[in-house]
Amino acid sequence: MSYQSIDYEVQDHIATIALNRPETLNALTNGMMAEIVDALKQVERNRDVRTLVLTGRGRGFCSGQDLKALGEKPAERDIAEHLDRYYHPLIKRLANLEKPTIAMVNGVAAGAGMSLALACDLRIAVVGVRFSQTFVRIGLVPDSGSSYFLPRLIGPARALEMAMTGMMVDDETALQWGLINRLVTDEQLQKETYDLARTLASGPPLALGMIKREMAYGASHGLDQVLEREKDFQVRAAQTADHQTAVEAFFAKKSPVFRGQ
Ligand code: LHQ
Repeated sequence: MSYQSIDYEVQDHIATIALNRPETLNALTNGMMAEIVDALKQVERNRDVRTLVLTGRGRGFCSGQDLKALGEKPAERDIAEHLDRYYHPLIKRLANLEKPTIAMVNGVAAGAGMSLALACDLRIAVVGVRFSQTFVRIGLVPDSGSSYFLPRLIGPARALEMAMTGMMVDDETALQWGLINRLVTDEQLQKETYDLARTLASGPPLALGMIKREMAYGASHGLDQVLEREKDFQVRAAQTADHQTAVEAFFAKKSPVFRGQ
């Protein structure tokens, strides 16, 4: 599939998906979402890819649903079908990807565009970044997983304030609230992101996939269930060749080379 609205490339075991409709701050169209899903399938299938970076071209990360593409008569739209067919497969595939994901947030992230950043594991953002749950500003409610991810990430009070006011959260506040992992200058953005991506890409792929699932499970289950899940995963991790070779490397005082086995 050749893409019209995104760029997709793989280098050094790192896949990059860049949203590429900069004139709209990378607003989401159905076509763009289908392309992102297709690229995510490639990321899943390609054993050579060990980490994903999601970013936007131009001065925005993503401004959410393309409001022009929505059409003029809201009452005639089948929103449920729209969410089921485009948004939900995208958010689920991104959040459930068993490889680490980093949102390189190069500019404003609004509405479902913010949800996309939230569905990634880590967020590295540029100085001057803004985040908004803009939905309420146009009489809508958070969707695309924002009401799942946001309270878990920054707590219910801040999440509610964002959702109910549509306030713009600035860069320092985003860092202080834990909405982003790191705040870096424009010049540092690529380097910091890809340094981290390389670190993750050189980690043990099977363990990293399980760590993602373990943490997601831990956020919504009780201690007894979580301990059982950790035990299951640890049994599997301990059986990997990567664990064995890493222990050997430790005693040989060498860096382990993880192969995803
Ligand atoms: C845009 C957009 C945009 C089109 C900027 N669309 N052109 C799911 C399913 C079903 C129904 C509805 O929704 C959803 C999920 C959602 O995501 S709902 C939320 C949709 N998004 C928004 O409401 C955000 C709308 N955009 C904004 O509020 C601002 O543009 C932000 C705060 C993102 C950035 O503000 P500024 O930096 O001041 O930029 P700007 O507003 O001047 O935008 C630059 C250009 O991008 C401008 O075009 P122009 O031709 O005048 O230069 C905008 O019209 C265009 N643009 N967002 N979502």
